[in-house]
Amino acid sequence: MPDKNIFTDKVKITIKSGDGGDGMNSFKSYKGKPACGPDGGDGGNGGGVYITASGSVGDLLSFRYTSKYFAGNGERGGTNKCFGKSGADMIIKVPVGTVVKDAETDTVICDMFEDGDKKLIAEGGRGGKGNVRFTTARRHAPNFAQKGEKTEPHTLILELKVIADVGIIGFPNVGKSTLLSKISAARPKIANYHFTTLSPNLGVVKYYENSFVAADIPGLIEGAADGAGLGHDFLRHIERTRMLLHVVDISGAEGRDPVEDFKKINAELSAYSKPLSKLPQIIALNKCDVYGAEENLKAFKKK
Ligand SMILES: Nc1nc2c(ncn2[C@@H]2O[C@H](COP(=O)(O)OP(=O)(O)OP(=O)(O)O)[C@@H](O)[C@H]2O)c(=O)[nH]1
Ligand SMILES: [Mg+2]
Repeated sequence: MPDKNIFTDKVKITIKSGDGGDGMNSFKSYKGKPACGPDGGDGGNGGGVYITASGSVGDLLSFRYTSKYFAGNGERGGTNKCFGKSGADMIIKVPVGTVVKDAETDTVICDMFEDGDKKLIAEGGRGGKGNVRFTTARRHAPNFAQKGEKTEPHTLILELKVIADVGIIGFPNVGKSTLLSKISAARPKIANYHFTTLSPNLGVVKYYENSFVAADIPGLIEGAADGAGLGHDFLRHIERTRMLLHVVDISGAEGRDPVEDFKKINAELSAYSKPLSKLPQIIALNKCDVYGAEENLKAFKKK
């Protein structure tokens, strides 16, 4: 896994699609014979602003240096019925896992979750019609053309939500934080009660020259997908990890059945979102030292 320590990152950018080019108002003219007929062409359309998710972009750092992203304006229509050139599109590459929000309303415009996702964020202005287009049976010489459509700039917030490579999940008190403290230098709070962890802890796990980031999240309970416990917010976070490490208390010391625990957490993941339930999962059966664990282990493996 790549050595990247990915945290929620947030930047503000201004975008603007291109204005449409004005239509041309002109008349054909020959030597000695001016204004023979309308020949003004249409203006070109303005370029659109697109956002695309790319696996080759790791963070939002570049947006701190460049914050304005404007597409090209359409060119004005020409004489001789020539169309104006369309403005160039602006394509903004963001890392996979970026949420695009409208800065004014704070509403989510799109979620760039898959590599290659491409969304049109702002459509370019329409080019104006040249005077040729206003010719009718009764109006042979329209002496006007349409203006191109003007566009307004918008402010967007880009938020990178991938927090880690591995998300450590499971019921409260099963030993998630303990595990993180053993595999990384992180020193999360560990205690023998539920919801010791209130916000995600991140730890860098070093393996020879490689390293990856693991996130220990607050315990999940039944109904987490509907907001029970602390679950809801954190399910959103782990949606943006590459894989899950599912910790199960195999001792059943709290009176629950480990197999049921495992099933319930998975049901919450599916209820919350499809991508989450599709993440690869490794099961870690913890508290093997406690009396009764061995028997449960056999039953768990069987099922
Ligand atoms: N016997 C035994 N106890 C363990 C083991 N792993 C963790 N514990 C204990 O279990 C309790 C809970 O551990 P935590 O690591 O805080 O559990 P958690 O899953 O992070 O809990 P929440 O943050 O509340 O969801 C602590 O008292 C740990 O010392 C284990 O392998 N065996
Ligand atoms: Mg914890």
